[in-house]
Amino acid sequence: MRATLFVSPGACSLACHVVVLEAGLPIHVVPVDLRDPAAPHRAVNPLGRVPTLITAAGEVLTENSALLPYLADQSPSSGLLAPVGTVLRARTQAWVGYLNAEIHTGCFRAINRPQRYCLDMKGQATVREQALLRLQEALEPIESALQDRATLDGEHFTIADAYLGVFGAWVRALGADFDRFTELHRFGRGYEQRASVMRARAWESTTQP
Ligand SMILES: N[C@@H](CCC(=O)N[C@@H](CS)C(=O)NCC(=O)O)C(=O)O
Repeated sequence: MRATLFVSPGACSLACHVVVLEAGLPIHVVPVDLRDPAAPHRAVNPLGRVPTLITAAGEVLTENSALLPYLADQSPSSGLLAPVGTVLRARTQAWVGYLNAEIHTGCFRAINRPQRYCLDMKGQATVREQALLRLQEALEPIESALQDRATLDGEHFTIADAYLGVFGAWVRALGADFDRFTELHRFGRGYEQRASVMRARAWESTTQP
């Protein structure tokens, strides 16, 4: 059986899709509609979220924080993640953790789905407003890390960069309030020009779930 990665266009699963392409992994990528209660990934992931991976052995894996290193480790020579036990690997994992907890769950979940935090409309507007302010703070360490650097570690394009590019695009879509994050926007322009990213985005925008 060939491994299958479920993704949704524009979602955080783009990071795994990019890593699959960067590493040249023989994985079948399948698009799903997150609003469809019958979407195929729901049969294996009760949370109904992407990314969801079914390995060649039929094991189901979820969570970017697990999938990104798992995929990178299939191709050590890709340089997407340094070897086990190295400081470089720990630093990349720290960024993955930061992006996952602070940026995605800590900010974007409340910005994009405030109804998960408050039932009334007025409260939802407050949740969203507060999350936008929190995002301004949470982006500061990323902006500093990217100073004069093309990637987060300054040398290699890693799984953390594959993941950061997703949020770079989401931040850009928030408009002028986020214009001051010039290093992140520069990083984002480079990200969107990578062959793997262009290929993944083109495929996701033309392949119907
Ligand atoms: N902690 C999860 C979050 C995954 C996640 O929230 N994915 C979104 C797309 S960006 C999703 O599937 N949303 C559908 C939903 O929450 O119902 C991870 O990092 O993999």
